[in-house]
Amino acid sequence: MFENLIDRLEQSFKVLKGEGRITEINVAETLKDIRKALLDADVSYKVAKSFCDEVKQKALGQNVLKAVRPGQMMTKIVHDELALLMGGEAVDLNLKGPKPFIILVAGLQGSGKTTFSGKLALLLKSKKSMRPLLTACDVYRPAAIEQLKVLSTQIGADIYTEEGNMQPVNIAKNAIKHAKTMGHDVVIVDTAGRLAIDEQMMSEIKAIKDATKPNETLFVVDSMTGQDAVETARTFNERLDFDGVVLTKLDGDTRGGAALSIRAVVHKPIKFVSAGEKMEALDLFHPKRIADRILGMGDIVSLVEKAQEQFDEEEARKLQKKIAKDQFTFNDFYSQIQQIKKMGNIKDLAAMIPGMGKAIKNVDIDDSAFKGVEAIIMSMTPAEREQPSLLNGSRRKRIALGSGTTIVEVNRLIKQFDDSRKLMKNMSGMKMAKRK
Ligand SMILES: Nc1nc2c(ncn2[C@@H]2O[C@H](COP(=O)(O)OP(=O)(O)OP(=O)(O)O)[C@@H](O)[C@H]2O)c(=O)[nH]1
Ligand SMILES: [Mg+2]
Repeated sequence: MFENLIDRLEQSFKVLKGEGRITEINVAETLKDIRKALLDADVSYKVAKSFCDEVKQKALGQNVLKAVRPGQMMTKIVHDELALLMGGEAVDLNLKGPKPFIILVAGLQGSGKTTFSGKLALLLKSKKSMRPLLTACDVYRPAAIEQLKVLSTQIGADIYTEEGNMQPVNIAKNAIKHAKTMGHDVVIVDTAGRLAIDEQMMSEIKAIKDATKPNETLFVVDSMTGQDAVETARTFNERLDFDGVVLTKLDGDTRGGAALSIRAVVHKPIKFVSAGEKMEALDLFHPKRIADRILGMGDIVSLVEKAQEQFDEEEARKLQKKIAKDQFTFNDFYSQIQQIKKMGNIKDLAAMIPGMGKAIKNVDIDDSAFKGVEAIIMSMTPAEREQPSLLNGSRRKRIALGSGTTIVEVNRLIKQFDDSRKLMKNMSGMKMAKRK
């Protein structure tokens, strides 16, 4: 399904080949291509734009990694961002609490509700060893009940129907009672669809939801309808507050836009995708795997991850050398703070400095703690940063004034800096002695 998008994205990364690093200028062309590719895949303008903004920001903030080319770096960034766009982690069904679990299936006519109900019953039966009960609540077309019956025989699951009963709420409630007496642990409620959203259908499905209090209300949507799918999802969600989305007909001639934008628009996870009319054709939705498929470049992604690790290790090694030689300066200190902030987790970084991991294991530190410190360091001259011994009384006064702090704070930072420098030196000395 994503073939076209895949080609277009690969093409857009090629533009970046050969360049030394990602800059505002050389990334502009690539971003333009990515945006076009997304729009052509039927992703909405708004989603495509914010996606590209996000990618740009990440791309420009990247370290220059010697081991990878900018095009590869960009592939990795777009890959991760695609996975994030689609929700990041896979979200399973919420099957908790007292049995039987109730799963309500809603959606427009022909979206694939009845087919999905059958597929889900088979999946729960074969993969989770459950005993599902299919329930036919589409009372308007006799053929609908017949369709579900055929499916239930095909997959060997039980079915609950009430021929002649025109009250879907009633049927659903009776089905749950039936499930309790017969020992079914999950009830799948198939409902009637309409050609377009109409009030009667919405209030009916809402009434069934209120009466049965489902564990999961799943919204089924035909991915071939592209941006309409996203709009329908939005309307259903406003009314029904569903728990997850099922994308059907991904095997057809779909450009994938719905899969890419639905999550960003309705903020509900895609839980299943179905690609085919066979009862086995149902999969849990894995954003990362889909992103892998779109970029088809698993090896590049792991290459970049490795290079990133190496970069961090190299930095840590350089730092350790400086500490050992007592050459650790305010510049190093400052760039450490930037690193830490970028990584978002001070402990991760400190843990890379040999001997430091344990020392700060139980300390709580957050980004805002660095604000005053950064201001003070920025108010030092380059010479002062490289040679802290220059910092006499009058210089300290100037720095306090320049950074909007007080002399006490400046003194405290310098003292802390000296102390930790000594501490680090001792620790690394101990380590070296041990090694010898
Ligand atoms: N190719 C393909 N066809 C599908 C898929 N899911 C459902 N269909 C077909 O789409 C058509 C409609 O599916 P149904 O399951 O009957 O849809 P529904 O939502 O129950 O429709 P109503 O009950 O009329 O509202 C049927 O012909 C299905 O075989 C899919 O993943 N891929
Ligand atoms: Mg149906």
